[in-house]
Amino acid sequence: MLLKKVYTLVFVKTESQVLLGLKKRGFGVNKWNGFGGKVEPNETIIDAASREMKEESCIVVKPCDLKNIAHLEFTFEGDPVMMDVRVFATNKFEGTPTDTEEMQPKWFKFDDIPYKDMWPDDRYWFPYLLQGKSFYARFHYEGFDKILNYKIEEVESMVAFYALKKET
Ligand code: 6U4
Repeated sequence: MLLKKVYTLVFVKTESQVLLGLKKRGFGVNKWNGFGGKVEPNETIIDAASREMKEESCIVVKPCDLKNIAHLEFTFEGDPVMMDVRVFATNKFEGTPTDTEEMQPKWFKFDDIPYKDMWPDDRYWFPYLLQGKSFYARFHYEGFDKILNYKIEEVESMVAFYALKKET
């Protein structure tokens, strides 16, 4: 039986750039990542996404401006916990990206994404993110750098995806 843990992951985008953060501690340290973290008890997933964005980059995004664009599932060989990552994107934000205890934010052009310093799975699904597509993906890792198997598919919308997931 897999235990599920829900996380958020937020991407603030302009027409040609995406804001990433260099993680300074914890899971994914020294990797460029979107902003996010665990969902606390008594908060909604979308409120958690907005809160983590502010805590990690000082950028304010209203929950109502966040669009759910993807669902990612990560499992690790020998680990009963599945990371269930809800991915959001927006081009509406306020503030200036600022260094925090957890992240060093930086804008990257769409054609200059630092894949070699990111999670190995990111190169598979970033093209969907950058093209504004909705998608589902799952990755099964051995350790933290070897992908044993994966699946990725574009979905019509996340609403349709979750409706179908409930039925099956
Ligand atoms: P603490 O240290 O308690 O503040 P918290 O910020 O709540 O932790 P954290 O940083 O461990 O949680 O969350 C992990 C973050 O990494 C989430 O935003 C999801 C994201 N993430 C997990 N796997 C990823 C992957 N393979 N590629 C990616 N982001 C991933 O780009």
